[in-house]
Amino acid sequence: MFSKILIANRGEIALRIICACKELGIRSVAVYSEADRNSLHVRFADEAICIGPPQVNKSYLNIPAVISAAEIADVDAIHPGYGLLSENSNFAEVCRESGIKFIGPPPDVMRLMGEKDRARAAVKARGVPVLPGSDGILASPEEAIQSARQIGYPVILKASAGGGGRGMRIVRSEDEIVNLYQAASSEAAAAFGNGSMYMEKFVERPRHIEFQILADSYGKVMSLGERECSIQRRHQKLLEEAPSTQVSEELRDEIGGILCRMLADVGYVNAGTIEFLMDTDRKLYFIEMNTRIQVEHPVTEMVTGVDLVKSQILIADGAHLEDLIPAVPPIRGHAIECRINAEHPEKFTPSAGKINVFNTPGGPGVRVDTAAYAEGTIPPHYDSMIAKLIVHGKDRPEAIQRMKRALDMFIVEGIHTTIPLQKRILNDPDFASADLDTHFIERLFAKG
Ligand code: MV4
Repeated sequence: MFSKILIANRGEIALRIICACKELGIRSVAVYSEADRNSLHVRFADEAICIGPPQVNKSYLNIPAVISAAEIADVDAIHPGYGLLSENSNFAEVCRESGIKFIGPPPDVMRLMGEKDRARAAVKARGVPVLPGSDGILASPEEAIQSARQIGYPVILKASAGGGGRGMRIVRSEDEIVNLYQAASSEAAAAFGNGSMYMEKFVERPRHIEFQILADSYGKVMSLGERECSIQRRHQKLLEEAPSTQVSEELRDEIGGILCRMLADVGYVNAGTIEFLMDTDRKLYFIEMNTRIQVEHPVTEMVTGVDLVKSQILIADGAHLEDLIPAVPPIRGHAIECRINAEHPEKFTPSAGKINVFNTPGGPGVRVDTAAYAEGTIPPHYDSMIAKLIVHGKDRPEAIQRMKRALDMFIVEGIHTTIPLQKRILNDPDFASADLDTHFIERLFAKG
């Protein structure tokens, strides 16, 4: 059994991993930047090591600094959380070479899924539904023209190294394709150091639905159902729920089964999320895979009863999935998460500074994952998410009612937050009837 784990992250996810360590009787080691000296992950970990100045490149993304801390503290394993180094296959490889277990998939599988065109080909070859698209990377604008003629407009150009919406262009007719190809490819080359592009049929007004899976080191894979994540603005999710009202038990089992077979075949290990678009015919199409624990994992924990972070640690330590979760858990009730971000209500820019008042809601069916506290300071150098408010109810209406009252009881003073926007979402009639797609927020704003 692991006796000590280093947490290569900060904020609420670092605390979430500390919770799992404490419950498993494993010692935890925090790493922190100079801006995070007074943060709760430093306070609650058993040990804490400063790894550099506030800028992420010099601290949380500094691989030699993180590995040195792991060696000084003599840890057995590193949990990367989400963001930062979590999907860096080079980091996973350095961990392996240093004799430290990386809590995540093997580096080669991380690399496969990180190259979006390769991931698409790999899952397609194993029976996962994908959209009509190019046969791998487009070598030139001419190939893009040929590919789009076969697929039919509109199409979307995507960067192989992209994800999260950067380096993408929607193309509606042939006369704009060359310009958009060159713009997207240059953007991708500048942002990711790789200008490779591929193409897919563009889905209008899709829902974003993702499946959570867990895989052990012995080829056993389990699907834990889906999350509905359509409510986003500028590729930042604002609210997620589980299950999706659009996924029947049959569809859940069908896709879950296909994913389990595919992931066993590629040698996937640990937690992972497979992202799909759902079109207006309720058909699901793979778009990409995330090889990490995700921000929105708690909604799956609430409806399945599975502790995903504990499962990640135990799987990395060699546990068998059937010992952790003897049977596929039924989906129980409905869960909703609101990501509370510190930001200006109109400008959408991060709102760092001191929190004067911080009252978190409690009561039946309410969970708050946060590293923020009253009189604490939100540093300007990092992500603007300050808390996740998660509720669980017997059904979707009860979860909505519970979220409304929990948002009313969540008081943050001193900085601006997204709470007013989330109250608007919860009171919207289209949200109540689950009439959702990725343009929901634009329509909400258009209502005035
Ligand atoms: C798409 C799409 C429509 N058709 N692919 C955006 C982020 C990246 N992960 C994939 N994205 C999209 N891919 C096809 N073929 C629309 C989006 C998209 C989107 C997807 C999920 C959540 C929010 C989104 C917002 C705008 C566009």
